[in-house]
Amino acid sequence: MHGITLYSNPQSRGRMVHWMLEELQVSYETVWIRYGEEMKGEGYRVINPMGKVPALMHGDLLITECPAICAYLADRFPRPRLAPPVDDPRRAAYLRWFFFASGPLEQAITARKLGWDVPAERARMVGFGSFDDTMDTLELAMLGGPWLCGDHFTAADLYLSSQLGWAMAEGIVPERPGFADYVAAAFSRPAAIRANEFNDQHLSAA
Ligand SMILES: N[C@@H](CCC(=O)N[C@@H](CS)C(=O)NCC(=O)O)C(=O)O
Repeated sequence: MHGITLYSNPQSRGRMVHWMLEELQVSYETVWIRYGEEMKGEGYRVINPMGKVPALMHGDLLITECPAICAYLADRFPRPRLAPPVDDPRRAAYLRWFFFASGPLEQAITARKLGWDVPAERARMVGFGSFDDTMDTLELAMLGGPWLCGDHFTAADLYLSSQLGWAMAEGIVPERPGFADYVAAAFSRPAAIRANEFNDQHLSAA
């Protein structure tokens, strides 16, 4: 397996993949893809047919979707233990909250941001049910803290804090006990700071 190339934009979810790569301390190349024509053009759609960033090449393997990229990297580079091994009991909480954050939570945040109201009688067919149930469940997820798997920071925390930090900054998710502290603790990790600085230095590539 050879080099890693991250296709991203400095104003995108790709920032969390930078953070992930910084946590792992692996070397990688970044290819900035501009919004609009370049991202939707034929050339980049060969990489991601959705015309979206991020995407990651690892040797000849191609991965898209932030949660899949982060989970892949955590398993593929296990040294810093950003994923509990498959036979570790903490794997259950890891998978549960990683999928919760990338499924129901992301949908709930998007729906709230875009003003999509789910009529109560249709909630049963909506993955996140209701915004309030999603927030209550998230609060529960954090009870055992400081991280989703207890003492151990994982790729699920990296993903969740990225989503939550953005949604709180946008005023979509209101503060609940522990939310702001959780995000602040995650964002103060040296790898997160390095990734943010790197992306901020390249904002002209947005
Ligand atoms: N489900 C995808 C979402 C990717 C996504 O929506 N990326 C946005 C930037 S944050 C994008 O590329 N938007 C450009 C567009 O759709 O034109 C993931 O998790 O990676």
